[in-house]
Amino acid sequence: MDETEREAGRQLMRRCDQLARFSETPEHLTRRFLTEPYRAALDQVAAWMRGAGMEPHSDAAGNLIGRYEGQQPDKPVLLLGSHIDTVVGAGRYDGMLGVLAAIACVERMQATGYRPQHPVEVIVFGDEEGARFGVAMIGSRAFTGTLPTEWLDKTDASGMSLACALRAYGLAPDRLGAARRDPATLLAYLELHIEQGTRLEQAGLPVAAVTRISAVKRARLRLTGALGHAGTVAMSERRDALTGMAEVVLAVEALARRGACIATVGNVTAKPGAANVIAGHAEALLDIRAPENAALEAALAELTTTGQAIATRRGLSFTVETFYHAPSAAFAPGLVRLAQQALGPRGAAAPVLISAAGHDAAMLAPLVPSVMLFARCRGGISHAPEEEITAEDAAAAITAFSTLVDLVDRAGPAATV
Ligand code: HGY
Ligand code: MN
Ligand code: MN
Repeated sequence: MDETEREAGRQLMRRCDQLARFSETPEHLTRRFLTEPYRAALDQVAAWMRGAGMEPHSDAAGNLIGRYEGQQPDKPVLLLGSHIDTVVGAGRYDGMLGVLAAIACVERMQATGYRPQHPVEVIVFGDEEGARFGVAMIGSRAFTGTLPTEWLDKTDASGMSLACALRAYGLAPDRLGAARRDPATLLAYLELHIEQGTRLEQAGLPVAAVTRISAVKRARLRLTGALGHAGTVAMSERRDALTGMAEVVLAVEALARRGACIATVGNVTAKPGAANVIAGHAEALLDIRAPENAALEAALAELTTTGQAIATRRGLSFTVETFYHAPSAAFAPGLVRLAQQALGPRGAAAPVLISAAGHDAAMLAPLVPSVMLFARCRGGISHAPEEEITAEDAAAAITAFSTLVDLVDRAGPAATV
């Protein structure tokens, strides 16, 4: 690695620090889609795109797109991207690494006056995390024409609907369809992302290719029992929805610990929520994932049966309402091979990874040949302020990603099968 590459890594780290200042709260990084800090961060990314010789524009869904012309403008576009929206209390590299590395690739081309065969576009997809409206990938779903219209009625914690938030941001909800890109106009989609796991750290490698993204479902688990006086209702007479939910949550963990899936309950609410009233209602948010769709369905079915048995034994009623689903996405084998080639001599020993985290690439892959590269992150920590990468690994990731871009550009459509 030469000094230019090392400096590109350091510059990316500086830019991540600059973007981290655009936050909804001072005490930690939170930058949700369609908020003013989000707009400010996007404006900063647009400025870096201009500096790299791209002319950025926003599409009808608020995705930011910068284009760097190739030698033949009417060839299909080589699309590079990720996201810069964050979860609440986020790290500063989840998403931002991919966007800034893509811009660094174009800066590298611009610095030498190089024009690729294909036009290159860098896209910043809106709302990959789903941290505001409870559903995710709004930008990449609009871009692929797969955004459910009923999502416009989804509301954030303040009760503002997605439609209202789009209007307040300056976008027209009834024009979201205009954001759809014809897949025939795209050569491939490439995304670099932090691993959010520890396999690269265990392997002692900075970067690896990714072969697929796991299937994800999110569901509301609801138990209904009987309200009652905390002091006078005998323990044997209770139909306590909260203790029932506690048993269901432990059953989720037990199922996942058996390896059938990865499952998390990140939120439980009980009503009425008073110390001296037995909870008549309890609701939990479930996130359940598996590498293959069939395994996910089987795990959710088993959980539903187990939950129903717990409810029956406790005199409760139990429902499962799935409100989000991203099927498993397999990447184009030809692109996975090029991604491994892009890793250089050490790539041969690199593991090919399966992503348990969701990414915009999961929305693109069914329609456009896609592949991802993962970069090492310390302890696999993510979705937390302690998320960390090194400038050296950022440099190695940019070089690998830049090599992949060049390989795919030169190989053209033949490489994307
Ligand atoms: O939730 C996920 O898997 C992704 O980080 N949005
Ligand atoms: Mn991400
Ligand atoms: Mn994330």
